[in-house]
Amino acid sequence: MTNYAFITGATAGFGKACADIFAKNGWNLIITGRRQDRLETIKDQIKADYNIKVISLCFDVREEQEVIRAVESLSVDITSNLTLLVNNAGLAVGKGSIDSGLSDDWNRMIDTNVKGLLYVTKAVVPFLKANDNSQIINIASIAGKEVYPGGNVYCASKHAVDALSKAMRIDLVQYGIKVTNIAPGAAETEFSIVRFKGDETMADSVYEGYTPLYAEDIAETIFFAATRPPHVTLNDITIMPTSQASATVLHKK
Ligand code: NDP
Ligand code: 8X3
Repeated sequence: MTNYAFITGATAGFGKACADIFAKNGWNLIITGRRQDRLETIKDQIKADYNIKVISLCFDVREEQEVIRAVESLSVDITSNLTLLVNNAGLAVGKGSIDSGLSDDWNRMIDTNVKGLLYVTKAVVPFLKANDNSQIINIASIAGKEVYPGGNVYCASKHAVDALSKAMRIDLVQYGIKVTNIAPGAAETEFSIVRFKGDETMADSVYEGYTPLYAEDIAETIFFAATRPPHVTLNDITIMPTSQASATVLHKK
């Protein structure tokens, strides 16, 4: 029986590229996100391209009851083969000084990046515990290692992810569950369009003058981390564009 990977935020960016690479390599998938139309299109495309099973679950990670209902809808033949959770769904909303921050933006980031990750993890962990060679991969960020001007609450939320990866590793080691934290630098996805609330000029300017990471770079890294031998865990991976030395130092042409 082929294993299932549960990937949150698979309607765009890293999650979508991740679904593609796992499917290409024969994994079955549970893909999630809020945009039902995109989920269905991606599911149909992957099923047409690869001979695997794909389940789509449409829910908002911020709503614990939705998360629980969605996970409970999975049948035993799926959950008994569910060995990988990729906690990828997340976002930044706004960028600016703390004193001009909007509480709605702060709530969206904390509720999605921290509480949503916790809700999904709690719902899925019982299956990971029951199955051999299980793993959680948390998508953190360079913003979880450093802080930068205007990044305040997003950075705090990703520092929380970094801390939760360490904490989960301690709590789950007794069950043989690997926990991998992946911290990317600047990657061109829909991330900046969301951060700048649809302002494409602002979003494009983030990636001007250098070559950023692309979603496929992160998907390959996730896949590599998920396919190490059972006795090997990659705890923490920081992956940057070659032109980016730190959260704040970018060599632009
Ligand atoms: P995208 O905006 O391209 O994709 C984000 C994904 O998260 C979408 O599939 C979106 O789906 C999903 N998502 C967002 N909010 C929710 C929610 N409340 N409930 C369910 N799903 C949600 O961004 P990226 O692919 O770049 O980002 C993926 C992760 O990587 C995020 O955690 C981000 O913080 C992190 N990251 C990104 C970096 C970058 O530079 N791009 C660098 C470092 C880390 P939908 O809207 O359909 O719900
Ligand atoms: C996304 C990368 O540098 O915009 O997490 O925070 S950054």
